[in-house]
Amino acid sequence: MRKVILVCGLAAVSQLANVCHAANEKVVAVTASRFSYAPKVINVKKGETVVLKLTSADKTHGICLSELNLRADIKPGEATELRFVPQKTGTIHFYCDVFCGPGHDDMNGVINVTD
Ligand SMILES: [Cu+2]
Repeated sequence: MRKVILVCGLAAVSQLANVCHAANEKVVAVTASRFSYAPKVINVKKGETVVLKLTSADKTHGICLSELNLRADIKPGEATELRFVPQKTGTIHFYCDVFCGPGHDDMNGVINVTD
């Protein structure tokens, strides 16, 4: 019984999230933690609006999309949105630009942009 209620609760939350974003946006939830992003590979289409919903599982991290000249802090307990429209196909690299410990230099990922 308790399980059923939990599932319904989640469905209601996800519906609410959909209402808050336009239908043509690609929303990707990304969790940062020492010393990785999940997911670390993100696939998007050229010309679509991409919204990265960023949260941290432990401490403050950063995300820097060097090709797009975009960055943000990712703080625990806060959702950060990063919005962009990729204009060309290829690979956008992202990495943590807030020092977070010994694995910091390896904390990165890619966004693959296809037609
Ligand atoms: Cu870091």
